Amino acid sequence: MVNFRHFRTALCLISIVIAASQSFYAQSDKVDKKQMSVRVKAEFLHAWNGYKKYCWGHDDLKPISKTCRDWYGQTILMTPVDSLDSLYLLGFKKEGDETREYIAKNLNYDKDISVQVFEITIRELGGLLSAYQITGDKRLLALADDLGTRLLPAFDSPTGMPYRFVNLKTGKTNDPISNPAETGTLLIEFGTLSKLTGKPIYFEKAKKALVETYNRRSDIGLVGENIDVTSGKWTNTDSHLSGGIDSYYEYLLKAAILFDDKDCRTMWEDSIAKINTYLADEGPEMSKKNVQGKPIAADLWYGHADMNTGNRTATTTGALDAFFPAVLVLDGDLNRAKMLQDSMFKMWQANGIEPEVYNYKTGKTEEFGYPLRPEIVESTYYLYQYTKDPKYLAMGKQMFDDFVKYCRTDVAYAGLKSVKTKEKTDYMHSFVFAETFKYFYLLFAPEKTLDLNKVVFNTEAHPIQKTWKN
Ligand code: DMJ
Repeated sequence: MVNFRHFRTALCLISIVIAASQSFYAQSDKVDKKQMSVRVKAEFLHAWNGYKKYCWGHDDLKPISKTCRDWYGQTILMTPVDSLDSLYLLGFKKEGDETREYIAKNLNYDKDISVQVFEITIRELGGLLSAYQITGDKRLLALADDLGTRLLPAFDSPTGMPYRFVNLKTGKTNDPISNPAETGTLLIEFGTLSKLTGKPIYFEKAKKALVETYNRRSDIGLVGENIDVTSGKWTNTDSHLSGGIDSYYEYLLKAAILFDDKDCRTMWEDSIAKINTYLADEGPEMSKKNVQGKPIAADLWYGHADMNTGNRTATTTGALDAFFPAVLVLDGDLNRAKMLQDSMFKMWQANGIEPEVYNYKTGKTEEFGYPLRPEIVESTYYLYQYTKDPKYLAMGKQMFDDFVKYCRTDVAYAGLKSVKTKEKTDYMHSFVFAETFKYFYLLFAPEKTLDLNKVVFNTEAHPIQKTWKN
């Protein structure tokens, strides 16, 4: 017999959820893009001035103690290099010119330090190349060429996949236990360096590293979380779209687009089919049906599975995974992109800001930190560009309001130790300038600011223009 009391309660809950989402999206029409872009610029400047006041010339600002961090004990100007193209894109030309001058005169890679190849490539090599394309300043290209040469010994492993660390002065490498993100997120930067310098070696080394990673996929076509670059054997077979794998997939597709590379296109097509087969998952809302037997809401997520069996290993996602709607948009799969973005926004709303790890089946947050990550903003920007649906402006505004409310400090922006308590950490990553503010700005900025069809963003949001013929 039907239990009418439960039925009534369920109907009531459904209407509350629908009403809440309708009232949220009803605000869509009210987002004033001009006003929002002015707000984003003002907050960028607030953080930039804090960095300049307390840490100019150092890698990063610690915004609570107002002290500085140099990643390797001596500066490689992480924040200035990572921020340079944003300064120009957001219209801070004077600041951009001053920073560029400082970089050209002071950045020196001839240092006896062992650096993380992936991070230095996406932040510094990507930043220098993008800023070179914007300004035409050849000193930036020379610095990129010098850095690229110093990073090349990293690829001298038996498989061609790079060691994680290389010494910029001696070329000595270390740490062979890597992951697909670190072995496969290099081709946009190294490939562009080849195209701009006429030296094919950069493209060849980075492409081989990407192909060698793909070649070690399992029989069902997935990659794992850790791989030994000396033996080529997987040391962790967990497969997912999160940290350690994420941008490997992003670069298969983006390198196919930027370089018209057929191998990358084939590897991407194969990979996305396997991702949608084994990693895609439904959340609880999909299994709840309305009176007509239809799912209450589309509820798409991507979880974890074992790379060999395809068996589900975890139903967790997180802030890093939120890059994937943007990739789906680029691939033309707007349907999945929209559904996944709605899911990711629910993850944001669960705590009023986005956690590092969230279990989409239980609705519980599993890792509470928020280091000011950009990925969900990036996906909002892509979706707005491709759909022009004002709902994404409303989403972006909500995120920006929360970001300012919880992460602003008197001198800059600080990550959160916990999205639950909103307690802050004493750190502001350079990607806040390179990515988070940039994607917020581009979401609301005038259309002419940047044509998404004419650039490919590296994974650190440095726009690369295809200025060469294949
Ligand atoms: C950035 O350095 C890049 O976006 C990278 O691909 C992933 N992590 C951070 C931002 O969260």
